[in-house]
Amino acid sequence: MEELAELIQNGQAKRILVLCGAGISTGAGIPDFRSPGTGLYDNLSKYNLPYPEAIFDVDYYRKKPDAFVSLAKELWPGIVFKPTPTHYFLKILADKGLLLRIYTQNIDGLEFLAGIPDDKLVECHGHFRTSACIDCHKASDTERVKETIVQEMETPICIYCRGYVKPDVVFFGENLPDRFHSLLKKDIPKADILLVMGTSLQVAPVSLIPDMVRCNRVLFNRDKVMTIRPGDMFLQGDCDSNVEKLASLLGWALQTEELNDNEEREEGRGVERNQEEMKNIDKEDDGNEGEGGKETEVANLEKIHIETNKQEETNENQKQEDASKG
Ligand code: CNA
Repeated sequence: MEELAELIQNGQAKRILVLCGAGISTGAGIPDFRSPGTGLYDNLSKYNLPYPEAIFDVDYYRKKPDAFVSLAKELWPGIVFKPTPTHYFLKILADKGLLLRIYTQNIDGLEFLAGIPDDKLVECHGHFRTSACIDCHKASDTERVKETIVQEMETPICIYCRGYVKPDVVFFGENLPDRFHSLLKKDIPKADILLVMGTSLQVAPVSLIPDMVRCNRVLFNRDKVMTIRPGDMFLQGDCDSNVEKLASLLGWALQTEELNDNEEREEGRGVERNQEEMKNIDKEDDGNEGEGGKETEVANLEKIHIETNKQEETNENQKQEDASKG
């Protein structure tokens, strides 16, 4: 922890790349997927699913939309859940000009609600601020979609083709946003350090990021979900507690009170974040290529589970560790 604080303080870590997942939002009361006992995958009986991933499967949604609609009603950003100390820590990184980019797998919009600027944030698995029909793909009025899901607890219907509408959350088998691919390619060679926070690294292609970077990585997680290379750090335990300790070492005060203008943000900044704006942000980035390191190719990959491979890798790491111990 002291070592990381030192790297930030002495300017060696001034372009910080962050990869985060559901574990940074459990402190807000949102269950993650895979934590045994508390994770959504262990508590899906109420949705009556044939297999856990079905809740994020387009074909299943087309047949039985109720499970996702019910989850979306609980999760809809800006209603119940508020950003955690970890989200506010990331906001401070942005304010201090230390944040290269956040790649979040979360769909809860808490990075956005914490005030992290659009250009510093890639919501790899989408968000609830826009929505579209799963059949004709035409955009829908998201305020109306929100009302239908949150208040009426019904499935929103497309006004053009009568197909089902869903918020622009990336389901399994769907492509990640174009920004993910274009920005990642530029960010990988620029990063001084990668913070991997609260993710099991089991969903590709986001889970591949730690293997792409050449810089050192710091894992903030309850579990050791990746190989710790020489120079890497593993800050095991609760993300918020570790981030609070780090902030205190750095002399940074984390904002803990909730933002009083969440509603304003939703209306004034969120829904408006349209394709055109994103293109402009990406264009700005083009002019800011940094010290031209090697560009990493990222193919146009879709969201998939890589559970088996990661498990095998973890087992392999464990074996190697055991062998070196014994
Ligand atoms: P995951 O597979 O559930 O993994 C979460 C990881 O975080 C696990 O390794 C946990 O041990 C760890 N963890 C949980 N709580 C803490 C904590 N307080 N401190 C430190 N570590 C903790 O979730 P991933 O994000 O890796 O999987 C990607 C999926 C999850 C994406 O497709 C998301 O859309 C999806 N998801 C998102 C949310 C959300 O938006 N908040 C919630 C649940 C699932």
